[in-house]
Amino acid sequence: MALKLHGIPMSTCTTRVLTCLHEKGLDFELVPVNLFAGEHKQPPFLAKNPFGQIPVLEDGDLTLFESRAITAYLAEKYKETGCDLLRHNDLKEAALVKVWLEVESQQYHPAIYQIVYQFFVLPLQGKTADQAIIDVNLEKLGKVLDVYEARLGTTKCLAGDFYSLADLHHLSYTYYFMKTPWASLINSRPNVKAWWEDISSRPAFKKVAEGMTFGEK
Ligand code: GS8
Repeated sequence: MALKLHGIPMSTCTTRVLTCLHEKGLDFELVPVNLFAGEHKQPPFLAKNPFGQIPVLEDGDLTLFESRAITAYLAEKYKETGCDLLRHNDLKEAALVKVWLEVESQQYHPAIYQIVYQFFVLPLQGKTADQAIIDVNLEKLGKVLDVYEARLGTTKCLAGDFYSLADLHHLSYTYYFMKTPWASLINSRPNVKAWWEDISSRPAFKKVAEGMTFGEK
């Protein structure tokens, strides 16, 4: 049975999974969820994800939510197909991938999420962005990026000289962040800039980015 992904092409968490599906060259069906009509808060969707959020993946009788858990599942199940995103043949490399997966979710995401949310999402809801929240998080993100700059001076990608799920997890939010007035946080750090240009130009992500029209007029 084909994989079914419930979500929308402009959602950051959906695109995280879409990018992984494309890296693996997997067939899947994207089932749109009408967020504006509140479909994700209705019982049929809540039966798939009780937190009422996209994305959700269905693989036969298995239903998964949480985009990072979904990509980890796909990368593990299809480890022999497409790019080996978890470096499963090398214990040390696999451990480093896990380290940088944690860094993305625990250090990078909390800061970049706030900036993207304030800049793109709130105005869409007719609310005003809070510049103080943006400023605090720009500072936090800058400190995280200083660590990345040093790391990427020694390795091509975050976990080593290979592309992995850890890099992939950065794509969605950074893509939208680069459309804010603060893209210089990335561009002013040469190693981070080179890494960003490298990972965002992969064919799998370029395909996904075509649907990432959030914030476009
Ligand atoms: C977050 C899901 C999420 O925020 C994950 O899957 O990684 N930690 C979870 N989903 C958002 C769309 S993200 O583009 C969502 O469903 N928002 C609607 C809502 O919360 O009502």
